[in-house]
Amino acid sequence: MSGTPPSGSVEALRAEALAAVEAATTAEAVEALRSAWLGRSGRLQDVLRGIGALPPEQRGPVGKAANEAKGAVEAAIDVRLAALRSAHEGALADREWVDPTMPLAAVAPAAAPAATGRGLGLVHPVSGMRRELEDICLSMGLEVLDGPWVEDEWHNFEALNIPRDHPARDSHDTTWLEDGNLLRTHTSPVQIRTMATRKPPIRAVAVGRVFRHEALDASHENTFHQLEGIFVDRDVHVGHLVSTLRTLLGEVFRRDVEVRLRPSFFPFTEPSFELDVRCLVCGGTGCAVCKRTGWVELLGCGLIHPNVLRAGGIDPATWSGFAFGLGVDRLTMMRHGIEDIRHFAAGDLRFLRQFAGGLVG
Ligand code: FA5
Repeated sequence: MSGTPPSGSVEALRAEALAAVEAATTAEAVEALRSAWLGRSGRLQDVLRGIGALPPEQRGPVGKAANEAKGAVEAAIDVRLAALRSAHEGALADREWVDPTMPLAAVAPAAAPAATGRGLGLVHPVSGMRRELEDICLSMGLEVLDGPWVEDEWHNFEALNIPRDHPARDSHDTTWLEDGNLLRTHTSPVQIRTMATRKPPIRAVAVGRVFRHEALDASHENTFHQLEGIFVDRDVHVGHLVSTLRTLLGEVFRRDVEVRLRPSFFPFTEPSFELDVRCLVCGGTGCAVCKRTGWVELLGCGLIHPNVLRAGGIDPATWSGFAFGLGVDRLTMMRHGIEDIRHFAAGDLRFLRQFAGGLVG
């Protein structure tokens, strides 16, 4: 091929290509240069294709120079593209930057005074209850902790004195994951995680989502929330448990509500109790929420079983404790007189707007 240049001219081509890449101001223009210089019929590719037509002594140097030029142009294209992308993203970030701490009135003056909730986010009633519970617990001097939704069998069951084949597992219709883990069926695994990472005395709570694959009705969801309480100290007894629950529920309801404590069974507490509240949806006369009994089960509780303390690395000869697990959705229902737990996840804005008191902002 007669047009094939000697290696000196390849250097000139290389310089021309590099200058063009450097001058390109958009990613599209750079891509066009890639095809014009390096593509199948690109100018540097042409040089390589024409090497066979050169005098033998020129083939080596021209081939070498052309390959080096290709490599250099390719590298320059990558560098230029990265620089253009980063400049583009920087400009985008500058343009779309949001200050989440800016007062609402400054962002949307028209919407600010509106208690309608239009154009604004609403706090979900269960989230509002959760925040309130956390505030109350902090004011009671308790640490507020968290735990993972995806748990292993040991934390969710075995460490809580619920071995495989224990009948108590039946009441926790469990969602198992392919890797052998599970979606936690209660917040009690946080007890074990807390004991394993802290030394007594421990006074802590953890609120969060739990999952049970069970039949739904007015007071049963398959995704709901619990508040776990865990206290470990010397000489803890049922009186400590009762007075803590009394203080907590007194702060939540701020009025006289009738509660009752029933003996119950949990493998991880001994003795165990359940606490019911007089149904605040029907006032105790009987409805779907209380299943016509006039009472709604709000929480399970008891003194922590010695096996559980041991599993958490705590010596039951020195330390004792109590724990409770409270249904946050049911508490929210009692608080607002909500007659069906399924409203919470139904996503009906007409229902949610009734709680517009909890506006975000
Ligand atoms: C437990 O989950 C125990 N881990 C509680 C516990 C903790 C006992 C620490 C002792 C010591 P239970 O399955 O009963 O227990 O659930 C506790 C509370 O969660 C119930 O009282 C109820 O308020 C709520 N709850 C249970 N199942 C559902 C459901 N399907 N939908 C909504 N709330 C529920």
